[in-house]
This record gives sequence, structure tokens and C-alpha cells, in this order.
Amino acid sequence: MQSSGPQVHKTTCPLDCPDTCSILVTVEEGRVTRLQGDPAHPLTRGFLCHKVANYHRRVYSPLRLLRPMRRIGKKGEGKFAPITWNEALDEIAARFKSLATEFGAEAILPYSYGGSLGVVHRNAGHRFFHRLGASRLARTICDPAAMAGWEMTLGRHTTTDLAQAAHSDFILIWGMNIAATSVHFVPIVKAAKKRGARVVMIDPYRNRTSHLADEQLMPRPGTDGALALGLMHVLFRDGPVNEAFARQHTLGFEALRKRALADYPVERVARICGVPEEQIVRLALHYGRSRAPFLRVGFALSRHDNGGMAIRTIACLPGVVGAFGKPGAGAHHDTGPCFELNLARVTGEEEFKPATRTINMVKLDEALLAEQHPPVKALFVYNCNPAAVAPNQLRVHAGLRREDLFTVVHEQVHTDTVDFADIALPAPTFLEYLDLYKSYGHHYLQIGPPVIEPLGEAKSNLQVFQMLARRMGFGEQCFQLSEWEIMREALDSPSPFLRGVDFERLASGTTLRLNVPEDGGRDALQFSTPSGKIEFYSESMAKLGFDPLPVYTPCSESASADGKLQLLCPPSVHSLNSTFASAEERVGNEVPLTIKINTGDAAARNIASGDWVRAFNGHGECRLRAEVTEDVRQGVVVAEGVPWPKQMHGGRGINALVSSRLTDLGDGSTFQCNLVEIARAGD
Ligand SMILES: Nc1nc2c(c(=O)[nH]1)N[C@H]1C(S)=C(S)[C@@H](COP(=O)(O)OP(=O)(O)OC[C@H]3O[C@@H](n4cnc5c(=O)[nH]c(N)nc54)[C@H](O)[C@@H]3O)O[C@H]1N2
Ligand SMILES: Nc1nc2c(c(=O)[nH]1)N[C@H]1C(S)=C(S)[C@@H](COP(=O)(O)OP(=O)(O)OC[C@H]3O[C@@H](n4cnc5c(=O)[nH]c(N)nc54)[C@H](O)[C@@H]3O)O[C@H]1N2
Ligand SMILES: [Mo]
Repeated sequence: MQSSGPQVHKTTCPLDCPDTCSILVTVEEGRVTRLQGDPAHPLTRGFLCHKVANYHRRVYSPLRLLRPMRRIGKKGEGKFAPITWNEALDEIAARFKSLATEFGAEAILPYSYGGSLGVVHRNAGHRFFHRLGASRLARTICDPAAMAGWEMTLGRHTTTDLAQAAHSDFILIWGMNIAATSVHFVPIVKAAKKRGARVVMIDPYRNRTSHLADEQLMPRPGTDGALALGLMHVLFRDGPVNEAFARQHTLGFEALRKRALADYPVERVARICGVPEEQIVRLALHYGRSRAPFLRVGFALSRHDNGGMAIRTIACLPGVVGAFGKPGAGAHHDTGPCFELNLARVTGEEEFKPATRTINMVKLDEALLAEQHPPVKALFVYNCNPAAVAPNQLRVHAGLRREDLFTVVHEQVHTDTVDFADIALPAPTFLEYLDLYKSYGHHYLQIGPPVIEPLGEAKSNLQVFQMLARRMGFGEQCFQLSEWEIMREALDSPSPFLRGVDFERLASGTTLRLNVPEDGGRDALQFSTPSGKIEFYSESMAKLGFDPLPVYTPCSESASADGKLQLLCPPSVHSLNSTFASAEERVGNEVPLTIKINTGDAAARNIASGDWVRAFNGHGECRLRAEVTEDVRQGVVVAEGVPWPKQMHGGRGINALVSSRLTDLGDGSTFQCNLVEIARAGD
């Protein structure tokens, strides 16, 4: 934190993205002037996405909250007067105490997710709320169905390093727009292509990643499980399965063979998925016959009613062809589970019992509006922007507007959620605090030191909860630990993956790899399922009441009857969930807030490119500009990104169209599984 002369500091990106970049930040006169990718980092390799390369604009944005504020307008109006930190904290503590007395502390609900993925600040509230006896939050908005599905087939830890893909001769990118959501995989795919690899992508619309693919299959959303079974049908029927591998490393091979052969003939699968038969056959044969097939599966396709089973089914493919244990081959999904930190300690999970009731964050609408015992009377939001990102937005907003709900929002910028706050508290950005970062796309740990002083009166998540703990009279020593001490606690874990990860080296700024081998060698044949094998047949699934074998079940909202279209609302390259999604922050030049609609579907509705359209269903309505295109399959519409509702017509964002229904496995969100009607809106 020098005051003069340009200084370059190494830090880590905290954002909810698999790449977890190492960043070199230039600071001049105490101000951040430049962010660059760290060339020494194994995945970042010297470049950043344009969002983070422009992060200094966010740091000094007029949208920043710089001091605590109390509401002076109506709920949701966003009118505030500045107050001091002491006034703010005293008021919060007093309200929490009186609510706990009157209704029990379960009437208080923390609401947080992925604003920062730092180990310290992401988890900073847990101890406080556990000690308080508040309701617990099931943090399910993102990936629980995908994680559970993958785990059922391959085990939690099976995930091949992305770098291996450079040596693959066949890369299958299934339901992932890597050019937006994992941009550092792009050069790896390009390197493989240069060496002659074939790249196939499976996605219902053509996006920025499509130019990398030699071929794209465009199935109906939510039918991927059937597609995977169709591919297996061809593999079993026409031969390129690896029986020797299967005998040694898999469970239920024969049962899966029977199922795929009997129930998923190519004609049937082609009909379900809306994909030509020859594409299915060609993909299966290429995948099965390649030397080193590499599979990367995204998360979005798990956000359907049947998403957990779909991921579990896709995860069988590498087992069928024996794609593990050789260079270049494998399957990548999520490295997060390998970071077996001592989070139970950091979150006070063991210390503060008994556990209280759990509320699923996907169902914030019900938590705020349906009858609850006790009712939710206070909400403490941090690291999250539920007024934009949560499903069933109109109901969520109605809940947040409740006069009897006491809402605290700790934020960096003036989001829609802040508008609903009774008390708003200013938070620093990652450039202003210290934390430790794991990743969900690679196997490296890195510290992120602060590179500038906090702006205005911003205070970190840890500071806020420690100050509140003092006011609540929580005298335990754990409420006084520094960031360094909490990192030490986190790293104090018996996991073999953390063997050799040295705190002092991390603290000195070194990027450290987990104790996970880099090559696709022998260790890639250890599967952390109950049987230690790839489980085509899963007793765990049976115990949960599912078919123990992969099976395809249609989604509840998949029929494109009555002129309804399937809505996809996947990430935009220009924003990260709702971060960078405000008009003030958007970095890209593209027209925002568009909905892509197929030429035929548009013609049937008399819609031309540039028209304002109404998208609506039983949950709500929002307005977007139409982009008429052949890049979306018929029957599907696509609205990328999570815009700020207050910047859209009527204050309604895309999640006004999304239901809070849950997935089959993991009780996750179903953002990609909603039917809508589209009509011209006039001007
Ligand atoms: N730029 C940017 N990067 C991000 C994010 C962001 O918002 N913007 N979000 C971050 C977060 S929180 C996460 S969880 C990750 C992953 O974020 P996710 O939202 O899971 O995104 P992807 O994994 O890229 O998957 C998106 C792709 O899946 C496709 N898709 C949707 N439904 C289906 C389906 O039924 N079948 C098939 N085959 N494809 C389908 C979409 O059309 C889209 O192209 O990315 C992170 N990175
Ligand atoms: N339509 C649609 N909706 C979606 C998705 C989708 O694909 N489509 N994706 C879903 C997914 S996968 C996810 S993970 C969720 C993500 O939802 P969120 O986790 O809410 O992600 P963001 O929208 O980025 O909002 C995070 C907020 O935290 C704030 N923040 C950042 N760092 C800190 C900090 O240190 N302290 C505090 N107090 N605040 C901080 C940021 O300013 C930002 O406003 O969205 C979900 N919503
Ligand atoms: Mo996510």
C-alpha cells in the first residue's frame, strides 16, 4: 500500500468462476490503475476476462456504497440517509435481540452466496449466525444437482486437469459456454485442435464457444440424459466400448448395456432430443474410437427438474469407453471437492449446536411469503444479490417489500437488493481485503492480499460479523480471530489432498497445488464412490428412491405445446451473475437485455429483430429486445445474463419468469427449465 510510484501486486480473483485467476494489479498513488493476468499461473497464463481486466472501474464506480445508511423512503424505494457504523450496528443488534426474544432466533435468516469465494469472507457470517441460533440457509442456488449427479457416478474427487485436454484428440464440451464461463479453457482447446483434435459441443444455441467446435449438437433443453443414453446405445451396439476397463473399474456394466440397448434406440432418442440420428451415431463413434477423449460438462444443464440424473448419466460415458488413466483423456467437472479444508471449524459447525431449521435459498419466495414457524422477520444479506438472482422474482420482491421484515444488506454497490434494505452497509472489494482462495476449475490455492485501502467506510464481512458479535455479547475467542488465523484453521485438515500445502509458502504469495497428480495416470483410476468404482449401477441412488441405473425422465416444463417456448437464461460474457450487469458497469458493446428467438418462431409471432417483446408466463413478465436468429433452435429462446431488475421495464428482470421449483437431486435451482410465451410489446 505505497503512496507513490507504480507498484505491482499479485492477488487472486474472488469471483464465482471456475478459473480463479491470479492477477497482477498496478497501484499508483494508492489507486488501482491496471489489472493483468499473471503469466506464471498455470491456468491464468497471462490474461484476464475483460470484466476483471476492467475491475478498477467497478472499484471507483459511482455505484459504490461508501458509508452505512438507514432507509428513509418506502420499502424498496432505495432512499437512504447516512448513519454511523455505531448507529447501524447498535440498531441491528437491538433488532436481533428483540426478535430472538419475541419469536426465537430462527426468525432471523442469513442470505449469502458467491459475491466473494474467499475462504475467510465467504464463510465469515456462519459462526455468528450459528451462535445466534438463526435459521440456516441451504446454499443451493448454483450446483447441488450437478455435484450430486457427478458424485453418484464418478465420486466427488474425479476431475481431470483441464491442461490434460491439450493432449486429447477428441474434446466434448457438453452444455458449457466456455468462452464466457471459463475463458482460460479456450487456449487449451485451441492447442488440442492445432494438434488435430476434433471438438464437439452440445448446446441448444450457438454462442461464443461455437466457433471452436467442429460440430454442434443442439438438443432440446432438458433432454441431455436421453442423449447420453442414446450415445451409449450406439457404443454398446457398434462396439467401441472398453470391456477390460469396465470389468476392472466399473459397477453395473451389463445392466447399463441392457438398459441402453433396450430402451434408448437412436430413433427414439433423436425424437426426444430433436437431434438428427446421424449426428448421434457420428458423435458416439468418434468419442468411442478416439485415443484420448476428454469430456467437460457445464452446470447449467443440471438446472432442470431432471438435472441431477442428467449429469449422472453423462458422467457414465467416460467409464463406458475407458477414458481414464491415459494422457489427454478424462472428464472434468468441478475441482472444488478436492479442496478439503477444515470448513467445519471455520464455520463453527461443530462448536455451535444444535443445528436450527434450514431454509432453501432457492425458495426465498416461500420463506418470505408463505406461513413459517416462526416467520422470517429479519434477513441479513451479504455476498449476494437476491433481488436480481433469485428465482420467482416478483414474489421475492413482494416478500422483500414486507413492512414487518427487517432487512440488512451488506454490499459493495447499490443493487436492487440494497433498495429493499432497512440498513445498508458498505463492503470493500477483494482489492481491499485479505483472503485465501480455492478454485472449482483447477487445483491451486493462493492468497489474495489487499492492494489498496478500503474505500470510504467500507468494512469486510469478517469485520462486520465480529463487530456484531461484540454487540450481541458473544465472548468466544473465535469471534476475535484475524484473517491469517482463520486461514490457518482452514488449512488444518487431515485430507491427503492438503498434504504438503504449506501455510508459510502460501502466506509469502506462492501459488500452491493441492496434492493431486497432474497427469492422467494411475491415480485417475481411484474413484471415491462407495464401491471405489465408476457406478453405472448406484445403490446410493436407489436409497434415495431413484432408479439405480441411468434413466431419462422428461422435465415437467418441456412440452412446447400451446405456442410456449423453452427459456434459457445462461451467463453472459459481459457480466458475472448480476455483478457487472448494471448499465453503468457493463463493459461490452453489445445491446443488452436481448432475447434470442428462432426465425420461424419469430415469424409466427410477427416479431422482427430490434422489436420490444413481452416474455411472460404464470410467474411474471419482463420486456426484452428481440434478436431474431438461426443460432437458437426452434422452440427455445435465450436471454443471456442477469440484468438488474430496476434497469428493466417495470423493475422486472429475467428471473421474473423463473420458478422456484427444485431439482431431482440436491434440491437445486431450475433456472433453465421454464416455459414462456413471447409477444410483440409495441414501442
Ligand atoms: N462470464 C460469466 N462467467 C461465469 C458466470 C457468469 O454469469 N458470466 N457465472 C459463473 C457461475 S456462478 C457458474 S455456476 C459457472 C457456470 O455457469 P453456468 O450458468 O452453469 O454456465 P455454463 O456451465 O457455461 O452453461 C451454460 C450453457 O449451458 C447451456 N444449457 C442450458 N441448458 C441446457 C441443456 O438443457 N442442455 C444443454 N446441453 N445445454 C444447456 C446454455 O445454453 C449455455 O450455453 O460460470 C461462472 N462463470
Ligand atoms: N437468470 C439466471 N439467474 C441466475 C443464474 C442464471 O444462470 N440465470 N445463475 C445462478 C447462479 S449459478 C448463481 S451462483 C447465483 C449467483 O448469485 P450471487 O451470488 O448473488 O452473485 P452476484 O449476482 O454476482 O452477486 C453477488 C453480490 O455480492 C457482492 N459482493 C462481492 N463481494 C462481496 C464481499 O466481500 N462482501 C459483501 N458483503 N458483498 C460482496 C457483489 O457486489 C454482488 O452484488 O445466481 C443465480 N441466478
Ligand atoms: Mo453459480
